Amino acid sequence: MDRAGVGGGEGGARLFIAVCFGAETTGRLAALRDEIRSASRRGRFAPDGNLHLTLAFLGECGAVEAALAADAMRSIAFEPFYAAIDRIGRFRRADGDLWWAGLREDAPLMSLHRRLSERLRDAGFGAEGRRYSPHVTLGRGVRSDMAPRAVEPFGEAVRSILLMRSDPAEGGRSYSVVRERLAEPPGTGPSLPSYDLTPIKCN
Ligand code: 2AM
Repeated sequence: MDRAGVGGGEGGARLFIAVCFGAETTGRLAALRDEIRSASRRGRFAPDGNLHLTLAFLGECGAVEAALAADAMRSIAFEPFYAAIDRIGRFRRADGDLWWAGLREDAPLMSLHRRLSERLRDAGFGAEGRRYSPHVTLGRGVRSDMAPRAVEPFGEAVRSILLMRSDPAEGGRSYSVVRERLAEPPGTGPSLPSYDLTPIKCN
């Protein structure tokens, strides 16, 4: 079993499957974050390198779970699709709200999430209790008078999904890529998935 990059085989790691964005989209997300930050009395705001869209949260995983998650990613085929961010909003929290940039719930994104979740459930991962609401977290513990609103849609083509680990870091968490699953070229249909094992940096 391949244990590379996952918790050193002993302690495990907190894993999730995500989409990361290129510099331009990240810059637009960072501008929204900065706007919320400047309208807030307090909050912990995500650094640029932490801005991502979670497709599935896996929790603490050992080497076996990490391999099962990688298998689930490998077993679904998807073509590149456009991910559009079209609003900012919040999840209310007693200790300060979580502010996010919301993804338009287009069919390719929702289908990818649904198929991935089914494979993960089949592999024994617990189902998410709540409806999937695709978002990029911009800030946590936020106290602000800002109101949720639509933004001029922006985004980019998603060409891969990433198995990522989350580790405690000074002032928050740091994320790193464990595996990358590339999209299939358009029109090729289901085929043997390409699978790049090279760890890459998220932004
Ligand atoms: P959030 O930003 O909305 O909290 C890594 O923690 C990623 O997994 C984050 O994008 C986080 O979403 C998501 N996630 C989903 N469920 C989670 C949970 N129960 N605990 C921590 N993170 C979770």
